[in-house]
Amino acid sequence: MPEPLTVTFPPAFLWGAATSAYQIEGAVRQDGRTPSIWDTFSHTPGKTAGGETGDIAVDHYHRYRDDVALMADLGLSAYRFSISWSRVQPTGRGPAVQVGLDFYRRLVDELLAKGIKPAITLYHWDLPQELEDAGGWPERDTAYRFAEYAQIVGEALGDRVEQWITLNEPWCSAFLGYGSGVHAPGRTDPAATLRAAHHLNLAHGLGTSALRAVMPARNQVAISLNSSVVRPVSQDPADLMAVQKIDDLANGVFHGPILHGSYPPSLFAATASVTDWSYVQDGDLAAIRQPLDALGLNYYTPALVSATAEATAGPRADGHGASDHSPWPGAEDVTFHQTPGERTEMGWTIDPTGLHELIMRYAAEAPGLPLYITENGAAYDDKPDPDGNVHDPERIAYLHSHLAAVRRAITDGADVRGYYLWSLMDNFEWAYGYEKRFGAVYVDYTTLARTPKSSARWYAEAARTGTLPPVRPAA
Ligand code: IFM
Repeated sequence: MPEPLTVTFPPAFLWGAATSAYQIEGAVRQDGRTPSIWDTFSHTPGKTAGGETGDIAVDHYHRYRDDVALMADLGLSAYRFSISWSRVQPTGRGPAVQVGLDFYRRLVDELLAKGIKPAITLYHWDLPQELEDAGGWPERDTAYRFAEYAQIVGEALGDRVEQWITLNEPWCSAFLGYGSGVHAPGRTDPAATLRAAHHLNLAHGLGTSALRAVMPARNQVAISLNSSVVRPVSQDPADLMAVQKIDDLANGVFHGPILHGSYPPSLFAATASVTDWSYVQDGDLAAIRQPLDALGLNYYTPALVSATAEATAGPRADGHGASDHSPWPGAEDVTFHQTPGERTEMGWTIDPTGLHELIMRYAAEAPGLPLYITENGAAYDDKPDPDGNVHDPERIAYLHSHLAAVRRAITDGADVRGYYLWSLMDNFEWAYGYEKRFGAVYVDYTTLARTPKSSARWYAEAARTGTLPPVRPAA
């Protein structure tokens, strides 16, 4: 359906941008911070492109004031960032290091002073290494450690931060971290993957309760899921079964217990040869299903699958990096296909209809629950021109089409309250190192100078007027 010429958002719509601690902060050995699993992983030869690490990243730890000033200049109304757990609790347990918390207090104060709403993500993949050494997410105790950490941060910042997200994309933590091993801690154990998923769910539930116990009632608690839009190559029952398997492993494994208090029975059936799920203890499902104030959806591209007898070894078409190990336990018989259409630098097909579909699914699945797009964006091979300007018309087109899809979902009845562009600035893109640039702001990795790209100016105009500017500025 062609988008209307003028796309205008409700006045209270939040125009945000997002980042995460390990991807931008640097200062990994400063003020008592200890290694997280991503420090260990990125320092392990062969794990990241060019052996790159987040040691310096974009040095946001020292440049946060300038970065907030830049956000204000762009007219952002909200900023989503994550807390580095091992900066706050270096061993992943016990009392907090105040100097670590002070960094976030200063950051929040700076944001509030500029009228930018902070949204905190407690966990964006950087588990303290000591907790991984004790077993990591496949161990139940990690969920209790997370709840303790949530309480500490909630007590420290709950008076001034209203928007809270427990976990970012727990699918990646479990399935890429413990399944395909392309993310930290780099384990490749199908049973551990599903144990990790359950304990991440438990961490979310216990963490939500811990936050609520110490924070003002007005604060909102949510989780950010990278729920997949999974489509079949045909209507053949076998292909529809493939969709069901991937949908359970990508989506149902999280939203089942979180929103509805149960795992999908078809998930148990498909993974019976991998695990018996005996680590799901009495009371866990009730602990996980906490009333939420909002749901965060992260969207980049849809998945296209079919049933096949072929094993999915080698380079993968599911968009989750190269590994000989499948991140999909119990679904090794499912083949991922490249969705047709233009792609971003990540190789991800551009398909805004998937975002509309995703929003409408959750509007139906969780009626009454406000939704936020907590990540959406695109990587391109951006380069400054001789004058130092960075023109990224492809990103503008991507943002325009996806924001228009969000607006269409609002028109269709979904309660979407805001959008966080991924990402505020170029940063450490995990196993891809600094090779993939997602930022609206260009970072020169030699000088660390920041230059807003043309997409940042475009987005600033959208935020200022509440209306999407045209994709190509009039000549
Ligand atoms: O950079 C990541 C982010 O940390 C989590 N969501 C996807 C982004 C792009 O890959």
